[in-house]
Amino acid sequence: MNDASTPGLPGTRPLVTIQSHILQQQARYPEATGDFSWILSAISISAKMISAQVRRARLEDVLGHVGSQNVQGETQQKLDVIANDILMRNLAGRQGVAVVASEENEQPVILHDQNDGETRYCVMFDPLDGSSNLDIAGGVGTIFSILRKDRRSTNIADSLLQPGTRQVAAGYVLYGSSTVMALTIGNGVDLFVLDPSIGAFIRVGESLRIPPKQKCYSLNEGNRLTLPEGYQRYLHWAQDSGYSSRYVGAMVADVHRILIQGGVFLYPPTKKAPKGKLRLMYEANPMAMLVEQAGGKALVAPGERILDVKPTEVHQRTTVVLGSADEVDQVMSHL
Ligand code: AHM
Ligand code: MG
Repeated sequence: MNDASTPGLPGTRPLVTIQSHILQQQARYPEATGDFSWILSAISISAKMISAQVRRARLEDVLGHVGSQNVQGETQQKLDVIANDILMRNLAGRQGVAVVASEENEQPVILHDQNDGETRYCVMFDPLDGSSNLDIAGGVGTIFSILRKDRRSTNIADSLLQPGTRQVAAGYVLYGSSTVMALTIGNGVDLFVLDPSIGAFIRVGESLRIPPKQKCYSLNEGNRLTLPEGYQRYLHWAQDSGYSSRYVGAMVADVHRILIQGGVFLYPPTKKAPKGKLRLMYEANPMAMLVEQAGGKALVAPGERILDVKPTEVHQRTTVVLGSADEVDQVMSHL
């Protein structure tokens, strides 16, 4: 029997790679130059390269010589640094990128000059979030955020300091049991899985919606006694109400679970990190955009969206509470 949505194709839906997805999206904007699509393509190529490195993480240690050399005699680097280099080098080849900021670089890197009319975008990323999970073969990820360059800024690096509401795209790649990319370009969230046998990301989900409720919270409970009182009250209430706790310790893996199954992810202020641990520009903002685009909420405090925070520095930290709308409301009602 023919599938009604795809006349002529017996019982099948079209296969969509990330490249065709990006081109489909670009076609919705006839004035688009293609620069933006090329930036997304640099990120997807980087994700494939990082994925390949992550899969070999412990093998490289074992096959390399004791000390710091791998089998080719090259000096071994930490995977965070390798992932950072991969993204930097792929993005450096894209004329549309003006400036790049990364968790791994103290200062933003200017790739193409301010006066070059073609350079219209700023890209920020955490190249390998949760990298301590590599030691235990756990999930790690890449998080990215794309902004249009702020033409009002005289200093090109200041272009980065725009609130998350100005992001034009955001996403993450989870290097878990499979390599998964969640992407939004402001029109819902789509999901892709890397097929390693052909080296292509294939679309597996469109316009994802976070379940509005799920009795599950995700935070580092070791910090419980140093959390502000409101969070302690919330935890007491949640445990009394039959909630489960799930915490991978890599934000990408924890947020991915919540995107698919619902629940709430929290990183409140703690004694060790009084402003919160997570970084606003390349961890909290892109996750907040994804979560909101999927129908969830992402707040720093009651009524205060993460996406509305006006940044003052590239590496600033923030409190994060995000996930299913009702579950975020429950947290807020205890603060
Ligand atoms: P990183 O950017 O240094 O990897 O740190 C960020 C990670 C997040 O992925 C994760 O949610 C959090 O740190 C876990 O922190 P903690 O070990 O304090 O619970
Ligand atoms: Mg990080």
